[in-house]
Amino acid sequence: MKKVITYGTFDLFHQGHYNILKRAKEYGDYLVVGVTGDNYDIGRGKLSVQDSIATRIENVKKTGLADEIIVEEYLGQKIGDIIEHNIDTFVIGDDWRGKFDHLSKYCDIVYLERTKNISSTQLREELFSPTRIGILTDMKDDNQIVRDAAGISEFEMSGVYSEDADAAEEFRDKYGLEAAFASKEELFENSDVVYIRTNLKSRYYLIREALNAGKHVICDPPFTTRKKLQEELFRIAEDKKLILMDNVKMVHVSVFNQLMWMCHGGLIGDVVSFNCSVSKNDKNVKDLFDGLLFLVLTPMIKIMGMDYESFSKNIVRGEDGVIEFGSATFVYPRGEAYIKVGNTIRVENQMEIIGTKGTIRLSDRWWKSDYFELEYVDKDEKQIFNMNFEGNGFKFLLRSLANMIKNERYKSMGLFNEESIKISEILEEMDR
Ligand code: C2G
Repeated sequence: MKKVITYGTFDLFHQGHYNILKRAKEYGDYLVVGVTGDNYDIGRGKLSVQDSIATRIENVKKTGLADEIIVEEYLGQKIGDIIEHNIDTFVIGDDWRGKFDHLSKYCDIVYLERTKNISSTQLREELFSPTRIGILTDMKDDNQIVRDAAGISEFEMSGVYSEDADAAEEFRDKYGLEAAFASKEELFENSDVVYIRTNLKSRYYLIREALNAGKHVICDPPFTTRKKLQEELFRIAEDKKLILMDNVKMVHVSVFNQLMWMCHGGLIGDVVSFNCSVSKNDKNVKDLFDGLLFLVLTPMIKIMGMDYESFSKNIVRGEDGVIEFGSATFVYPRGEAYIKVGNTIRVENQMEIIGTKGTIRLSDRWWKSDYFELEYVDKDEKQIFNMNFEGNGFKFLLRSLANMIKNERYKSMGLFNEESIKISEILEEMDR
């Protein structure tokens, strides 16, 4: 018996999918179809898949062409599948021409012509009119939003506005955006979501303006370093049924949810110590200190909670008054948190969470890490938990945003409003 295998996501099942399954079957007597698992698709940057894996499998089954359906869960699985299922021929569309030639050691490879004028991407675009994101900025880089939004079919970029018209045009050309708007009003008119990426001083006013214009807002954190103002912004958003989201990516990345689960679910025992530090030397980002503080306070609040009993701080300023270093200790009922931020001074980027049964460690650029290390007290070995992704994680935040818009849910389940407000309260205290 001759066995054939083919793979795909098969989202919004269409004629092109049917044709390739039918033609693949003609190459043998028995057809195995690999349907991609959600994590695998996320890992390879396919974040716009609409149908659940159950639906996608069901649709392949309904064709009556597959003799067996398997789930493709990780990169490189194809080799093991070919060996395990004793496959003679591997079939795939010619959009992949050349990409699977290395499998010829194991079986024959056939690239079949794709069916013209139909694709899942096209069907997704017909399904909904995309949400338009406009950028309001005084910076020279886009923080990867343009590239990441392009990978999510629910979004399209509308353009950029900057107070400096030349800078806006330069930004438009650099990122291939359609428009450099002449005014904020024009940006608001042409956008459903406004991404605010400006210096700290102007953020509060711009967020308020964008919300009052009826737009959802993503803004680099902190919005303000005043608790009252932060509360006011969330109140306006809530009253107007608009989304106001901190641009904190890590809370939307699944590896961080895994880490929180281990801490809160008792898998490392009681958490007795949280230790986190950061320094970045990024000349593109203004107001770095408050941004960095926000970055370390986010996992602290997420893991240790908001109910610390007391806190003490240490701020070191240079002769010019600029903050060089800041640290703070928070005493919780059962443990302590210690955070360190090097503004002009270099400190090692790391995060360590010590529980009574084990310790979790993240190093290097922990805020966009796709893995963490776990060491149990009574085992002489380390376990690695990972979930591969490229980039800085913006696409996961955008994915959450797309779901919030679709489900008409206005409060973030990433960083909660009250957590964001608590962090602004700490920033206010640090500033005193
Ligand atoms: N296809 C086609 N004609 C179309 C659209 C898709 O022949 N108009 C084919 C693709 O070439 C692929 C299969 O249908 O062989 C499934 O396509 P997708 O669902 O887009 O999956 P894809 O991302 O190509 O999966 O392991 C996953 C595979 O490597 C590829």
